[in-house]
Order: sequence, then structure tokens, then C-alpha cells
Amino acid sequence: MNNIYNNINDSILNGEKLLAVLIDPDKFLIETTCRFIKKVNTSIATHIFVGGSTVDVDSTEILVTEIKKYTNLPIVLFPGDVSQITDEADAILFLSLISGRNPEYLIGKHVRSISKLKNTSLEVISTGYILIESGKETAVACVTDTKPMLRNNIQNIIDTAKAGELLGMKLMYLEAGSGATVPVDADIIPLVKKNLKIPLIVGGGIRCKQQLENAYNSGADMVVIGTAFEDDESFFDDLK
Ligand code: 1GP
Repeated sequence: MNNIYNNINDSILNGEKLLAVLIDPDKFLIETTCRFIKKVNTSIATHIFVGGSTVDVDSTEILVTEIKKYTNLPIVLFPGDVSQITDEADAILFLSLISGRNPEYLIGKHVRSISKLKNTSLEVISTGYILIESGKETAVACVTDTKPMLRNNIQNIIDTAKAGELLGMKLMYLEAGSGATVPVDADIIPLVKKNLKIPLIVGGGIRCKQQLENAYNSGADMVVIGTAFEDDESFFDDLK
């Protein structure tokens, strides 16, 4: 069953733009779940992503279980580590950090995840993950010990995304990093999009409606926002 992936493709065919709210278990107060998810439910959000770069073994499962009490939106794991895999979610982005050259994040953790994944009914969505420089070192670069791609070497970013697609990846994610000073450049997004047949996700550093619209208008099919909602829940209302 590929319901979530198929629904993403159907939405794109219908000209709809998608928004994922990212909840990082390490930064989120579980007591606020009910209030926060009610805000998500009445917003333009279409998906909830759960995950983060730093790891606390049990917190992802506890948080996903709590989120599920309050929403019917698809809950997708965006894991920084094998320990964040839980069958309580609906799907998992099976991320390969193809911008970097750390074998652990290209294939190593994936191999170690299999014994856990095969005991779940999670929909596994192979995703190419491309970290692009954004003005400061981000948690992803630090935790994965990789360098982001240079934003002015656009051809290299385009070729990396295309190589991921040709390897069979089902989604491509351009990432500036959580809390990035600047989002992925609006010049990069259309050039990558033009060369891909698979859906394009863009995230990192998007903090206002204009930046969200810029990402959509540049060709992002789905945008991921975490920090702006963490910092100020009234951002949900700004997006209506
Ligand atoms: C991080 O792209 C996501 O992986 C979201 O980033 O927290 O900056 O919105 P922000």
C-alpha cells in the first residue's frame, strides 16, 4: 500500500500545494499536543512530520501516539536516527543524505533499520535528502558530519537531485536546515524541479507567508515548516 505517496502525487496532479508541519520531539512539550494539533487541524497543513537530528529513544513513539489522538492528518516520520522508528506513525521518509559523502547517512543507518522496519506496517518512501548551505552551520550538517552543497553551484545540486531520482528515489527534499537563517534560494528550486519527475519538498528557514509562497511559486510541491510554528503558534493564523 502506497496511500500517502499516491495521495501526494494525486494532489500535485490536481494543482494542490502541500504543507507539512514538522514537530521535533526534542523541542516539543508533550503537554501542549492537544492545543497545538487543534491549530494544525484548522490550518492549511496537509501532513505532520515528526523527527529531529538529535535523538531521544522513546520520545518519538510517545509523541506520535499522543498526536494521533487529535488528528486524522497523515503522520510521517522524518527520522534522524533508527531509534526514531515507530509503528504508531503512518509512513516514514527513508532519507538518504545524497548531498554528503558520509556512508552512514547514505546507506549505513538504512541497513540497521531493517530489522525494526520489517516489524512495522509503515509506508516506506525513499527520499533523496539534499542539504544546501544557508549561512550558518545547521544541526543536520553537525550531526551527520557532512558539508552542505554550495548554493552557487546550482548544476551540482541539479545533478545530485537527478542522480537520486535515477537511483529510484520517490521524493526529493531540498533542505536549508532547521532554523536556517535563509531558506533554499528561490533561484535553485525551479531549476531542480524542471529536471525532476518526482515530487519536490523544500524546507528549512521558512518563517513567513511570503517565503512560503515564494517556495510554492518556484516549484516546491510540499513545504516543511517547523521552527516558525514552534516559536509562535499565531503563524498558523497568518497562513489562512
Ligand atoms: C527542517 O526543513 C525542516 O528539517 C524545517 O525547518 O524548522 O526551519 O522550519 P524549519
